[in-house]
Amino acid sequence: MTPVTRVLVANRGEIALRIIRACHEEGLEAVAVYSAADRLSPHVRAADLAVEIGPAAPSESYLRIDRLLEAARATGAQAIHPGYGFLAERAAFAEAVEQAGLVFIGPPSTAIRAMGDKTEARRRMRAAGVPVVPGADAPVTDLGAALALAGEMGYPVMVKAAAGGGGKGMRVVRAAEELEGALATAASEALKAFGDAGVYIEKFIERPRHVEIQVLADATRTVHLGERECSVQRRHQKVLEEAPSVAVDAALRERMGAAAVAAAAAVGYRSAGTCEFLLAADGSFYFLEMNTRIQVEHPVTEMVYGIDLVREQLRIARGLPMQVPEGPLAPNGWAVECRITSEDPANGFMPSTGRLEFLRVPAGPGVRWDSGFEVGNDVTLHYDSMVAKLIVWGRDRREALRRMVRALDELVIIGIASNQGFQRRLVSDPAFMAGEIDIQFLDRRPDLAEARPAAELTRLAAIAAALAEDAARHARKPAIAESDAAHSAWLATARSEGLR
Ligand code: MV4
Repeated sequence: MTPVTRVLVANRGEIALRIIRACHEEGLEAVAVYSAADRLSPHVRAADLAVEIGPAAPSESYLRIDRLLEAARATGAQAIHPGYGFLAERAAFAEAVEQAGLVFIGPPSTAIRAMGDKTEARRRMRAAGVPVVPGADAPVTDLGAALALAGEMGYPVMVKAAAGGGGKGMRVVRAAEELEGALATAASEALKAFGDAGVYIEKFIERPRHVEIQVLADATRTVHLGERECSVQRRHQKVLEEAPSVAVDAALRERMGAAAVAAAAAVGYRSAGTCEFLLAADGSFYFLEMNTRIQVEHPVTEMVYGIDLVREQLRIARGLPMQVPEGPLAPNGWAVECRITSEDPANGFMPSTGRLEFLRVPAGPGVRWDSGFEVGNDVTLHYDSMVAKLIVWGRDRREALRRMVRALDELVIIGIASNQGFQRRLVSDPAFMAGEIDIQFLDRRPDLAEARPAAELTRLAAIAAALAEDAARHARKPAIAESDAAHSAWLATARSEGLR
């Protein structure tokens, strides 16, 4: 294997920047790729080299395997990190990277493929002793057999797409007479979404939590790094995540962790991956699927385990052992992540667009801000609506939540609508603070989407104060010595030249 010294980052936004930072800390060079719309994005400037790969539309840039491989060849990168989304879980991409003689920074394509087929994954997990939701291991072929199976399990049951994930082609069935119709609508939705009409039946778990386990595997070891609580979601989009979970004690953590390690081992997993589970109110848990990529919410695990997951991915891909202590690991304190999106809660969470005119980023003890945007950037509809991840750490959940309130109060975003106020109401909500959450929490709380007039006045006052502060700063004479000023002029020139 040729040694890896330069990594191409096949992604954009905050995760591209996150990966570039990890490369630099590992002593590796990073190559950014960017669409025409992302020319001025922070990830482009943070990289050592950058290659334009096409127009804004992902299908013509970030999803173009040929252009990514050509960019790697042209820049001499020996490895490719896919980030999340885009091509991250396409087995064909991992294969193409391997075929081109490059290192794919992620799991083997065989592990991606095995976990991508939901009924195959169920069969393999069951064989490995991982608890799966009671149900069928193969797609439904006739109504009679489906009725018999559902009757045996007892209603409610759930009809799911075999090729599925993400909630498409899913139906809850509460009585036998609804089953035929549900099978038909789920199959047609599945065909439309995945090009495969196969559906199967599972026992429906009422009001579960969504708890996932982080795993990390190198050539000799597979370990788990505890759970993330991801129940606070809206239409299958996570809104806030935390580690650990109020619903998981050390004993349950070890049982769920052992199940996740067994799941990873069963498919020959390497690199960072995540096993998703449903955790029922009675403490029983069921494997749902494995995400064979680094996830958006990975920072909360990093903060409570003191491990840099992306640096570990880089080490593992280079054939080095992971730097994770041997022996039992335990979470230290509590971490919470709020996804700051350009969605407007007052307008049905419609994505807003515009130029980021002003940004005051929260800082101070225990605060981390992962974003791919800076002032002057445009928030468009070409990509997803996540503008930043605000992550905080505290010694316990109470401290972490109070710190999140403080950090959200520091945050000022001008130019686009955002869910900042919604997150502020969520983290100070008594039911949320008491940990009374499950996957339907936000469905029960439409009130959280409504701005509160008094709080809104405070927010407007904060914005006015921030603008006044900024204006005052600009009015002051720059306190820069002549030599420094010359230096910064060179820097400015270098930057603008570099962006041609
Ligand atoms: C379930 C379930 C209840 N019972 N399966 C949704 C996405 C897909 N990956 C699995 N999903 C679910 N499967 C059974 N047997 C409830 C969900 C579900 C869900 C799961 C995780 C996070 C959010 C969710 C929102 C709605 C439904």
